[in-house]
Amino acid sequence: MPKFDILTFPDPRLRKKARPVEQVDASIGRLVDDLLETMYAAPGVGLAATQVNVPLRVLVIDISEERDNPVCLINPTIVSSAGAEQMEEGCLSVPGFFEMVTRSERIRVEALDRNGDPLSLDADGLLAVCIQHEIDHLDGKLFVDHISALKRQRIRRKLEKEQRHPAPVVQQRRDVI
Ligand code: GNR
Ligand code: NI
Repeated sequence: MPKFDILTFPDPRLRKKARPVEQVDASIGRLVDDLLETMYAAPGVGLAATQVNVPLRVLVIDISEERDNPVCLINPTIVSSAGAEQMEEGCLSVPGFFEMVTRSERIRVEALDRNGDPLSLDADGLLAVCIQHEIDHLDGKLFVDHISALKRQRIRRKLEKEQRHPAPVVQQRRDVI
């Protein structure tokens, strides 16, 4: 069982700006492992610490078919970007909704890896989209902020209604002898 539950829009905790990691120590290593476990179980192609109510600038991504190529970025910054591309996005924090979002087509990201060593990564396609989507989470932004206010409000209302009337949990009946 993954350690974390994933927050759902419009939870205000998804709107907090995450703070940088000061020291990549063993506790950050454990956080990365727990994020990966939660992402794979969901399943999703990325997860930001913000989504599990940990307000630190840490994200994980795995866009491989085999789910065996985890990427971890700590304190990521996009240092250059080019082009524009539309892709249909979803989000584990906005379950059941998918909308076209326009983002940069190619990006260069600098970050620390899980050992605390600096890394520079050039990305395009789905990887570039995911990195931008996850860094948005660290800044308190969601993909629904990139669509029309009308669509965003419809999504918010539907998710609020679902959260008021959650799908019932089936209870195991226990016969009294
Ligand atoms: O699993 C996910 N799929 C996805 C598809 C298109 C664009 C972005 C994503 S990220 C999402 C997982 C997630 O919510 N990460 O924050
Ligand atoms: Ni997301």
